[in-house]
Amino acid sequence: MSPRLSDLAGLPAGVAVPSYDRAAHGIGILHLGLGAFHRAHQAVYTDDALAAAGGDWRIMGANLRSHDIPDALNAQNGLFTVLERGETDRARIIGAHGPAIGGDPAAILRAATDPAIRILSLSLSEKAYGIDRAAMDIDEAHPAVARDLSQPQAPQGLLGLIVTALSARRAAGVAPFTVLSCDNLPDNGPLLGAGVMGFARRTDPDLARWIEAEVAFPATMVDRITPATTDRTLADIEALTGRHDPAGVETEPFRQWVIEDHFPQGRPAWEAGGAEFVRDVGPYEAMKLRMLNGSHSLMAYAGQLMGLELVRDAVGDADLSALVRRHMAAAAATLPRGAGLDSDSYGRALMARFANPGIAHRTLQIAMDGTEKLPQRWFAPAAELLSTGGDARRFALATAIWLAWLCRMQQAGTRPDDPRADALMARLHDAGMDAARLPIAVLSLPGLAPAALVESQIFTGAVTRALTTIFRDGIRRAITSGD
Ligand code: CS2
Repeated sequence: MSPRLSDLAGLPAGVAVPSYDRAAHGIGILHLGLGAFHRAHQAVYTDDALAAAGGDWRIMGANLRSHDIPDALNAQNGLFTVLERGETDRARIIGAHGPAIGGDPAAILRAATDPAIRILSLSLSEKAYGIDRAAMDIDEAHPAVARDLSQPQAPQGLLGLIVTALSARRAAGVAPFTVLSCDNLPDNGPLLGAGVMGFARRTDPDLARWIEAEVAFPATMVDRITPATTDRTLADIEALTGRHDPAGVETEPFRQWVIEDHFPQGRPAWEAGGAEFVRDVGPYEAMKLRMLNGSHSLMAYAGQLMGLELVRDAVGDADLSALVRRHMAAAAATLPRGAGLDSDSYGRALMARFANPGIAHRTLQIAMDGTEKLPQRWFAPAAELLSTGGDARRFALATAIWLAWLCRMQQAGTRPDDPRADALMARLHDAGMDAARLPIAVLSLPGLAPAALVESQIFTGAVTRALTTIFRDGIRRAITSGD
């Protein structure tokens, strides 16, 4: 096996390396969640910012529980490879990361209280938050929240760690860090802010008032399609670089980051990497979540039912690709007007990105955590359409496809990879395979869909009709029927 990537000497000429002196830049960011997405996105922007404008903005990465990636990074001096799959594959070594922490909450807490840390960023996926989004408050039943409320001095979850670190900084007279959510949630900054303050209100109301006055939670829209790393990724990286890099990731050439510019303690010059700083991220976030992620979820469940393993196979199927275009058009109709969005060209670009022959993005990966993803991808836009008398049938069909996929899982004796799998399976069991009962049985799970949607007979009736067609005539008939 080739040597590991612990220094940059002797790499082949075609491999891009950091053009700055890494040792000259201190750590300024603590990032929670070292998943492939972060390594292909924020780390790359930060690498560009350091190259263009310098500053003490390198990243200390941390995983709350696992230590594989932190160990791999630490064994290679924080360096890792990003493989960009475009017309040709290109490898780039990222130098923005420093030491990493794996599965050690006490060490994360210590790092978060260091005055050098001026930004605490995170990409942990939707289910880590522990926030009741309808109430804009903590979800006391969330396992990490419940545990940390009982032991706030030794937190292990996201909200507990942030609140305890902020409390220690306040006590020591250290300015708070800016909290930057990089997850696919609408209004992610304010949402996280509400969760942090909700947690603090229960443990230290005075601290909650201080957080409200002093801590910034800018909103962001993050985008880069990044499939899970596979053996093939690592083999291709090794072929290009001559190094075995277990922390390597593969991704598409496209990337986008739209950020609300509110960083009282400063920030890296992320615009050097193409980040856009705006006053209101909302319209960009809505367009991305509803058109990109909404179509992704549709392809994930339809693709699974149709035996299509990859997103590129899903858009290669003429019927499914036509459905995705219709779904995108329906999603586009829900976007704010007058915000300067060009949803037509955005949609065309998305279809080309989905079809990228170099990217093997598994539909099953995207199908994960439906109860966390679908509220913002499908149910919110559907409810908005219904409230203005619009046509929500595209979203009803998508919902029927998800329900049919859940039923198939149940029939096969398996379970979806979803934090609410138990509750989903119980509702499915109660409803039997009855297409008339399934929509309300599942959609009425607390917090899943707006009440207006669950109570809309127009919507649930359309889901039932689509589900009946899927059960009777199969998914292909349902997606081509025009209903
Ligand atoms: C995907 C996203 O897995 C999923 O749910 O829809 O990870 C998607 O690939 C990214 O948001 C693209 O930026």
